[in-house]
Amino acid sequence: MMSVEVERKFVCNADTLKTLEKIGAVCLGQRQFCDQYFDTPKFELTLRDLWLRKRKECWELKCPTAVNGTIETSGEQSKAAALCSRYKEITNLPEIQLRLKEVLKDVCNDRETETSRSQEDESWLSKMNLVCFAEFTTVRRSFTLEEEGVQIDLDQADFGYSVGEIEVLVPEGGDVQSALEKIERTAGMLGLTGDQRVEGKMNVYLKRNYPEHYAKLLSEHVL
Ligand code: V4E
Repeated sequence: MMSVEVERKFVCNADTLKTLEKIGAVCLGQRQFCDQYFDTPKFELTLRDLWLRKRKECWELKCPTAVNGTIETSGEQSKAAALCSRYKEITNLPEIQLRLKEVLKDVCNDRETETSRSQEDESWLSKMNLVCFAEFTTVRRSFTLEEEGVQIDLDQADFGYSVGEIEVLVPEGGDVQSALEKIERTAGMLGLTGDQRVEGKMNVYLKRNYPEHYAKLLSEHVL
């Protein structure tokens, strides 16, 4: 139920598809989904680097891992690892609600925030003062490098931003180091050169739609 997503974003260009074919990546197909992100009006989740999302009726909470917390100051990780992000993904709704209750205990009234019994009942959102602050649709083409267990996604968001992602899912307690190495090897195969972190869809969405909050996330080193 819980896994760690290790990923590196990259800029895709006209040659990316050809390169994917050349390195033997297998196309898994194309799909389209709409993402809705939720937070309190004061952005108490995202300021803690917590990202609550609903996609295709499924909930997910991305939480920072311990490593994310020390990423800027440790100075111990390699340059390649610094280009990757890792987040713990919680997909079980009662677990998500428990975690949110802990984090938002000052915001919500305990008596009212019993965890939902059904997926359809979304009254917990308003009880925790959570509102949708971002909604956008993505067309995603996915590829896999089977021997590596790596997935490569090419995303086109409907607000006019495209980004690629090399991603490895590690079961909780699994080998993050080997995931980082797989991502680095894949980046090499794709000929990625830049050593700058590439912005995700949400970064760009926030910059355009919530510039003040975006600036705050930058200054607090969340983004
Ligand atoms: C903004 C953000 C998060 C929400 C979006 O996560 P992301 O993985 O970019 O979305 P997506 O659509 O690719 O999800 P998937 O289909 O892989 O589940 S989660 C963490 N952040 C903050 C963040 C950061 N600190 N640094 C970078 C480069 N990106 C995002």
